[in-house]
Amino acid sequence: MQKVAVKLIFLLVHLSLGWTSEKHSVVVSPGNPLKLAIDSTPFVKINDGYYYFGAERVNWYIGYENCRKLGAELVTFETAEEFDAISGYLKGKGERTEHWTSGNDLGKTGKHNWFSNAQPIDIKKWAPRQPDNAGGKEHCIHLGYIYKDSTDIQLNDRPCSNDGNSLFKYVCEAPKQETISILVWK
Ligand SMILES: [Ca+2]
Ligand SMILES: [Ca+2]
Repeated sequence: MQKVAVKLIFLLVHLSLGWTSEKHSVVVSPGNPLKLAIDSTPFVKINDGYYYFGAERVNWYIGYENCRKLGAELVTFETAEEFDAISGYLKGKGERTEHWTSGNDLGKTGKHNWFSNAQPIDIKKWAPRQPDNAGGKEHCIHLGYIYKDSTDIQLNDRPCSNDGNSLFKYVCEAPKQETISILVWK
């Protein structure tokens, strides 16, 4: 009987500790649903993303490094909607110059991926006849009005570096936000 009582107390202590450790709950939510005030400088909020538009004309690698210095990466367009939002923003500013994205086929020629997430570039935003790897030297993807008669912003491949005609501005994309809420019983 005594043994049973000791066991019971042991069990109660365990249960009690277990209950204690569950006195808080953690919830992770995408984005900023609580509308917490944040200073996103120097990033611009466009739809659900935060972007920085680098104004210096640089090669693809320097563009990537400049984004990394901000804790960001060259932009990756997971959806056509995101591409339209960024090109719409540039059009709104009257911006007609080229900008680097994270896209390239440096890993395997002809296999164009977004460098920030290794996913294939499957948005249908290529300029006509692109990517063409002209001269066998074009492995990095930028956006812009690709031809003189282009009426829309589209994608094209250009040399990543060592090409004076491929020094472009760039678009950085900040990491996705998550809000962590902790509910505590007090
Ligand atoms: Ca993106
Ligand atoms: Ca090209």
